[in-house]
Amino acid sequence: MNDITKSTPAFDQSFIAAQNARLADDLARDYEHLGAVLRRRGIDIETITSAVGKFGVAAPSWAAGSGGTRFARFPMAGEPRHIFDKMDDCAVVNRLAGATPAVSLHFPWDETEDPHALRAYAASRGLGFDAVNSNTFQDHPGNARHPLSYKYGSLTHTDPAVRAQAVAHNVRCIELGEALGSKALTVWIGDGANFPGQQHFGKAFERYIESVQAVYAKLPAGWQLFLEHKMYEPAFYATVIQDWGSSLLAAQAVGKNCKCLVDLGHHAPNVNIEMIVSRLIYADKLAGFHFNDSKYGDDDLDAGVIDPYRLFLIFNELVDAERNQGAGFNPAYMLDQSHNVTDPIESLMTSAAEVQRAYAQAMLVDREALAAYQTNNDPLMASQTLKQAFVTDVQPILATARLRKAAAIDPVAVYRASGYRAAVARLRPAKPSGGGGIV
Ligand SMILES: [Mn+2]
Repeated sequence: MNDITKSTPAFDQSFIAAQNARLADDLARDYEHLGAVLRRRGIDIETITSAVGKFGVAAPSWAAGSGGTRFARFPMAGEPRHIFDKMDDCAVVNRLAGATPAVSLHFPWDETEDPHALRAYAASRGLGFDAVNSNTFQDHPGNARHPLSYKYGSLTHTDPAVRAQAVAHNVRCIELGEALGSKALTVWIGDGANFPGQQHFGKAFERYIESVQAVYAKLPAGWQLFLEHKMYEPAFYATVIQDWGSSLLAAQAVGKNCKCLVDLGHHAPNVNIEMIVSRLIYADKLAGFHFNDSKYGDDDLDAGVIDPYRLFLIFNELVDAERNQGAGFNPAYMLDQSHNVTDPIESLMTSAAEVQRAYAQAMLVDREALAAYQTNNDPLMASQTLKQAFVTDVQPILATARLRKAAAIDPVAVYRASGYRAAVARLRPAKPSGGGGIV
C-alpha cells in the first residue's frame, strides 16, 4: 500500500487548476455559444449541465489492470498489484474526469478479509462502492472457500455440492458488499454447454432458478440482485442465461428485487438493444448496465468508440423513462471494459465521458415534437428529431460539469502531464506476463 494519490500531481488541486486555466476562456466562450443554440430550441443549458454533473457511472476494479484476450495479455508498467492500487487508480479516474464516484468490485479477485479497512481507504480517496460481482466462472486454486471445480458449471452444476459452494460464494459477496456499502450483487455465470446433448436445457435452467432463489433469500433489505445474461463464451453451443428472455424469466421467478442487467457486449450483432431496454423498463426489471462497445462479440471495447449512436439510442429510452417515472427510475450504471492496448486510466476517463455524452444528448431530444411525429406517422421527422439531438456537440457541457467539480477540463491531457503512470511504475514492480488472456 502506498500514498501515491496524496502526492501525485494528478491529485493536486493547484496543478489541475493551472492546467484548466489554459483552456478555461475558450471553454467559457464555447459554453455560452452552445447555451444560445439550445435556448433557441427552448432548452436551458444549465439544466443539462447540472444533470450531467450529478450523473455517475461506476468504474470496474478489474479494468484498472491491462486486460487481454484468450490468446495473450501484455502487461504495462505500473499495473496495480492489488485492490488498494486499483483503488488509487480509480481515484485518479474520478479525480480528473469527475464521473466515476463508485467502484464495482469482483470477488474473489478483490478478495479482502477486512472490507471495513478497504471502505475507509476508498472513502479517503473520495470513492464509494457500487454493485459487487461474484466470480464462479473460474477455479480459485488455493482458496479454501472453493475446493470444488467450476469446470462443468457453478449455480447450475449437476452436483449439488458445487451448486452449494457457488451459492455460498454469492452469499459471501453480499456480506462483503454490505461491509463496503454496496446495495447490489451482480451474478454472471459461464455455465452452459459446448456440445448438443451435453446439458438438459430445462433442468439446467431450473437449477439456476433454485440456486439464485437461495442467494436471493439472503439479500439484505434495500438490496437488489442483478442477473447478467450473455449469449456465448465460455460456452459456445448453449449458455444457460444466454439472453434477456432467459434473464427476465429468471428474474420474474426469483422476486421483485431481482432484475436484469444489460451488458452491451452480450448480445448477437445488430440486436436492437435499446428495444430490449424499453421492454425491461416496461416490466420494471431493468437492473442497469455494463457499458462497453463491440464490433463482433463481447469485445469489451471502450464505451462509444464503435457505435456512439447506439449508446445514444439506449439513453434516449432511459431519459424517456426518467421523464415518465421521475426519481423512482434509478438503474445502476457501470463500465465493464477490457483495456488491451490503452492505459486503463485514460480509457476509463474517456469512457465515462462518453456515457455522460450520450446522456446529455438524449436530454436534448425534443420529446413533444417526437411524440407528435410518431402520432402523425412522420418517420423522417421523427428520425431527424433524434438526429438533431445526437449531432449536437455537447462537449462544452461535459467540460463545464467537470470544471465545476474541480476536475479536469481535458482529463487525458492533465493525466499525461501529471506523470502518474511513470510514478506508480517506480513503486509497482512489473509483473511477468502470464500465459492467461482475459483476467
Ligand atoms: Mn459485464
